[in-house]
Amino acid sequence: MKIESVELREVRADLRFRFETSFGVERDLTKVVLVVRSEGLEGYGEVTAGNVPGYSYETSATAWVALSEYVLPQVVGKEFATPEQLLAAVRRVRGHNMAVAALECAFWDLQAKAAGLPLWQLLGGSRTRIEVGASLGIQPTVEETVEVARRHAEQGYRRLKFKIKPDWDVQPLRAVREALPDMALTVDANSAYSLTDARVFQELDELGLDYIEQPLAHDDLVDHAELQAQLATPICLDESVHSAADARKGLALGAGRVINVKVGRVRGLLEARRVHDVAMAFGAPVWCGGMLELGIGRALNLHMSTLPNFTLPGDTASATRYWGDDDIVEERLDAVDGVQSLPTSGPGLGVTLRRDLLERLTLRVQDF
Ligand code: OSB
Ligand code: MG
Repeated sequence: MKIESVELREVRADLRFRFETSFGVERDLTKVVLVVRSEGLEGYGEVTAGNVPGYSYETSATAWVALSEYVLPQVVGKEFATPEQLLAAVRRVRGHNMAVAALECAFWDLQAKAAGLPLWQLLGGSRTRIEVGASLGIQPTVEETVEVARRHAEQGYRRLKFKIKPDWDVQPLRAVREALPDMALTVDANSAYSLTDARVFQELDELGLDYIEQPLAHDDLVDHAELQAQLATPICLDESVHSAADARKGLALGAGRVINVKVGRVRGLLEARRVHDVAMAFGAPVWCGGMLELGIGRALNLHMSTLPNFTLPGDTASATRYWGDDDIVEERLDAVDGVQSLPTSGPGLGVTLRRDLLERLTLRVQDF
């Protein structure tokens, strides 16, 4: 398919809650979305990066520069038969995976639409019910943490994940475990600890958590392997995995036993599927992470989660929880009793853009 034109758009997204993690607070987000046109069809992509370079060096601002200066000039007006070919055209752009992934995903959406298939079928998915959990930010008090946990458990979420940071870890989790003895619970440190904090993890190890997500440095595998050897609880890798090669190295080293797959972090769906396949070969389950996405990114996450090794609940909680009535797609991507269904308004991602709303939220737009 020939990439005839691309519409690059930066939008304001007002998150309904204050989301605090070990790397900062997210509230009024800026997100970049793109529309790729070919043969009378439109493919949609969303950059998963947030406002600040806390989780990754990428932000919405760097994605705008990467796409407009380096990525889009390499592909607009050119013909590509497969996502592999498209990625080959931008292989000289090192990094900026979230920016590149948005383009690659829009291309998958286009191809699925041209084939008249839902994206999950083109990917090789095998289920259409997606179990999801909720990722809960750091709260001001232990009492509020327990309150938020109870509320989300009552809403039917299949697992609750708590953001932790040094001095905000064992105490709140013990309280939640006491309040919800049978609930699937996890923690996510977003790289806030080092091996000298091993004692914290030994205490968390007593709480029957499903996994401990990215406890150590964002670029580390070796120390994670040393920590994993001391724990019964599996470690789940997030920030440390940017490719299927990273997944293979991490699992071979014993740096973790679970992988959080995020399409943006690994440069697109093709690589995300490879990460999934590598983990499956190691007997390691994966789950679909979240990056506070709008409707395009949320739909994408649901399609990817249909692959067979996505056996743990993902982070694609109800869209309404994040955006109220202001998600950018018509479809309500809300979970019912902790289960999401795939959007089905047509082939591809199966979502329809709310053009009026998108215009109102737009900060800048550029056509290529
Ligand atoms: O580490 O999984 C993470 C959000 C932004 C950046 C990193 C992470 C997260 C989340 C939220 O945990 C997941 C979501 O609800 O979209
Ligand atoms: Mg994480």
